[in-house]
Amino acid sequence: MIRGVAPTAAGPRRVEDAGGPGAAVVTKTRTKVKRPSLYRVLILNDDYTPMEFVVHVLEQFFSKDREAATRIMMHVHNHGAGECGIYTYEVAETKVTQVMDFARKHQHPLQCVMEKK
Ligand code: TYC
Repeated sequence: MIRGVAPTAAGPRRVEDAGGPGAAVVTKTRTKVKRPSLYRVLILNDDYTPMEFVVHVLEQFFSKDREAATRIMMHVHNHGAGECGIYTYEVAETKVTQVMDFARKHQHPLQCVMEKK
């Protein structure tokens, strides 16, 4: 993977009395940057949620086109679970809540979960 160059903070610092009269010490601190942890959002199979509803969920909440949504739905139907997308924690949590609320509103038992990658 190509990584960017991390930004640096704080320019040169002069410490006037560090090496005797007239001497200077120049230090440079590197700002610590961490890439966020990623979370996989999954939907789980059940016997009752209509296939068309699951396709709609994948289109609506995970921006899949009809073909990708249908492929993922059939994968879940045949294998028990499938990946809808990979997100940072807060985005993944929001997706799970949106899907669970939407399924509950329509009285379907569809389950949506997240797991750390
Ligand atoms: N198994 C369901 C049915 O036969 C369809 C389904 C697919 C349900 C994916 C949930 O996440 C799911 N109606």
